[in-house]
Amino acid sequence: MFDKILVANRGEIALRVIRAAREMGIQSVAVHSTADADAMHVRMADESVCIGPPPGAESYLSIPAIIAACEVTGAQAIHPGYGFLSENATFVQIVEDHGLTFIGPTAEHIRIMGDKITAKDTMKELGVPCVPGSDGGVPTLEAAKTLCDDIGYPVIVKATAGGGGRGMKVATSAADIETAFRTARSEAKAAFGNDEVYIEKYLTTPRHIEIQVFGDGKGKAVHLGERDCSLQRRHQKVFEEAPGPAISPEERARIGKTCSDAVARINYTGAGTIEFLYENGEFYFIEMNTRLQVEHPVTEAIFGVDLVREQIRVAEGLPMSFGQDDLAINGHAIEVRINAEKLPEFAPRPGKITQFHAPGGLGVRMDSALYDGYSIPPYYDSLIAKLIVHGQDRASALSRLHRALGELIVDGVDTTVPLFHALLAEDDIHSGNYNIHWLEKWLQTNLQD
Ligand code: MV4
Repeated sequence: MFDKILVANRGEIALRVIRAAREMGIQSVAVHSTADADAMHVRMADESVCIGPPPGAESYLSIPAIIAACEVTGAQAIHPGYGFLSENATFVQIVEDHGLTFIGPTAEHIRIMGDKITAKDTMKELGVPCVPGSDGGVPTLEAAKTLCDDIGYPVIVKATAGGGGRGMKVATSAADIETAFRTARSEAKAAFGNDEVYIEKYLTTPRHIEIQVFGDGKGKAVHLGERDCSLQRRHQKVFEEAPGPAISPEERARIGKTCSDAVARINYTGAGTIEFLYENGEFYFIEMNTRLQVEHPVTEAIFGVDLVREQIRVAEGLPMSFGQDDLAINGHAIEVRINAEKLPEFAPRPGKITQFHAPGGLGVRMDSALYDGYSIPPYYDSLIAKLIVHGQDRASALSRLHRALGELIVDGVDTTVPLFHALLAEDDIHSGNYNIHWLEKWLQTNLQD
């Protein structure tokens, strides 16, 4: 059993990990930049170490500073949270070279899934359904043209080093392929130092459905159903729910088993998310995320599990505390991401919180590192709180969300809360009738004053 773990992150996710550790009787070490000396994760941890100046690149991304913080505090393992170093294979290698444990997958699994062509090849080989497209990279414009004439337009050109929406170009017809191919390549070269691209059939109106998987690193794995994360703005998720309103129990069981079998076969360790586009009753793999995700609480709510506790257990070499047969869905959960941003531009608005009150009551979870008088620093992500509601069914979760948003007080900065009030007035939100383009279209007609 670990005695002490270091949390290489900040904000609500650092608190999330500290809480799990404390419930397991494990001490926690917070690391922080000079801008975060007064942050809640520093107060809540058992110990803290200042690791550098405000910019993330010089603090939360500083591998030497984080390794040194483990050495001075005697922490035996590192939980990376999400973002920052969570999907950095080199970091994982260095952690292990120092005799420390990375609470997450192996460097090799992170590397495989980080290269989107290799990830897709691997998943295809493991029997996971993928979007039709090129077999690996597309080296030349001539090859691109031949392939696209074969698969048919529209197509999407994606950077193998991209992901999460970065480095993608759509070609609607043969007239667009040259521009799409060349710009995707040159943007990929500039952004990632790697110009390799692949091509897929472009799905026009899919949902974003992601399957939560969890492996023990020894060939055993489970799935915890799906989350529908279709409501996004510029590839940033805004509203997430589980189970997905469009997914039947039979579809869930089938795609879930495909995913758990796949990660079991590769001896995957810990939490992972397999992302799909879902259209006309079919799932198409796009990417796998090898980390705990921001929206993991909706899955925790409906399955009644603590995913961070499980991550720590399997990192220690312990078995998972549940198997597939122990997992059943109870009700419906929704998460909204509350950002310190001004609408309609979603412009970041750091500043001092003059008054904060978190909603509570039955079926309400607020994951936030805010407190009265806290000053949100300008250096990091604008996510300040996640409000997660759980109800017996989707309608009760939605009315609970309305109730909880009404109780929330965040004064001193602009937030995205008015967006959620407005969304709750929409019939499509109540009926679950939305896809990956719904929110952007709605914002254009409704928030464009
Ligand atoms: C696609 C697609 C349509 N067809 N791939 C965007 C993020 C990255 N993970 C994959 N993305 C997409 N890939 C094919 N073959 C449409 C998107 C997409 C998207 C996906 C999920 C959620 C929001 C989105 C918004 C725009 C485009």
